[in-house]
Amino acid sequence: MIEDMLRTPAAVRDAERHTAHNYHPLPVVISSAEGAWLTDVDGRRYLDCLAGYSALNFGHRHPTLIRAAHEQLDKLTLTSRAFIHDQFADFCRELAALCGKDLVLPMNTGAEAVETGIKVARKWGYQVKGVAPDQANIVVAEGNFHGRTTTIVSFSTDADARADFGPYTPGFTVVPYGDLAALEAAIDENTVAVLVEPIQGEQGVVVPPAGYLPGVRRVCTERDVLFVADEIQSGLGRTGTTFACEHEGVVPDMYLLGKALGGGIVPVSAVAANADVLGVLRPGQHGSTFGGNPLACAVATEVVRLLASGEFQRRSVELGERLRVGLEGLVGRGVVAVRGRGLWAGLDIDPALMSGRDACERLMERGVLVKDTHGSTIRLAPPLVITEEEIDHVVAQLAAVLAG
Ligand code: IF1
Repeated sequence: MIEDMLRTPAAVRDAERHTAHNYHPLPVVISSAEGAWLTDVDGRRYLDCLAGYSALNFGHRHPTLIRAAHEQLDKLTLTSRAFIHDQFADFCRELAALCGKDLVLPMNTGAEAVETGIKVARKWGYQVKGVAPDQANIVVAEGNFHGRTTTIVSFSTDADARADFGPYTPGFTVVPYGDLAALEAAIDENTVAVLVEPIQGEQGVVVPPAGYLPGVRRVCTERDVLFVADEIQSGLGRTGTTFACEHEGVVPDMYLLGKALGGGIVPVSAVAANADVLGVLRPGQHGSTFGGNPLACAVATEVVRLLASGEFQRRSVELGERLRVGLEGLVGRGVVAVRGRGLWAGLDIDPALMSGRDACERLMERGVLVKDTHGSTIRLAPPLVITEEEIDHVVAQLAAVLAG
């Protein structure tokens, strides 16, 4: 630890002195940002290729979103859901329309949206499907990441995320991701939902085999099971479409949304579903102090409007293709494999060459900020406002790091 302390700049040491050590951040202290660029306390600039784990799809401080936030800050910031406010109807109507669903239930963090989805699926199971009391089961995937509450980590397959947080919440069955036969075999009369990421983010941007999502949709329909898509990281333009499920023409019963829904300004998450699903909730059965607050709704409504234009989805496709071609060019030059869709890529670096963390630290020295997921895998998820030249710059810096 002492050698770490010696190597770490004073500003970093100061920031870490009074916090729990639940992260191992890169030794950089950011003080300002705009678009795809970050500036640290010493004035050094970095290209942001993490974008807050896809919470900054529209770039840092997008002017339309900042304007909406400033205007709302000067009017009304919080009422709680005990009262209605004048930003609420537009947010719920426009987000529901974007999702093609009847109803929206606003929360704050992604984990809260996932927990909401689990509670609603269970209640739907008991009240609509007729599952025996306390017997509801939800099928999830190996390699999942859905948040960090005790219920969510109960079905995690990541030891770091799960260990020593028991006793664990029952009612979840884990099956291999992408294996439709295993998923179908795991469904029984008590199964109320299948909960999956359309593309697994933390697992290293793992795209399932073609046909998997349509298969999940078919099986869920046939077996009267809710298809719950966690689009918290994959959604809202990241993969080149509004929702990652769209790539295979799939519409889930429930969308779980978060991250970019708050425009990188405020935590905003939501569950979108039809009335036959979300209609099972009655007053007093679910909620949150800040869920659907005026500031969140003002910003998120503008996020929905930005997405309605299709501009960011087009950018994600076009720039994502440029990124993919650039990264594929590194295969055999230190890169073992490239995965992804749209402006979202998982890169497996040859472990013999360096770890993902090493690559991130060397890229940081070259003015590019990315984050490793596990081992020698790094994830690239720049804001969708990045330019072609900046994409080329990222690939060039990565090539230089791999060349040593
Ligand atoms: C951390 C990971 C990414 C998510 C999906 C729900 C949530 C997340 C698909 C929960 C959140 C964040 C959490 C953050 C880092 C980041 C992450 F590394 F943890 F796994 F992106 F891959 N569903 N992911 O990706 O949303 O409650 O955080 O708002 O905990 O370190 P949240």
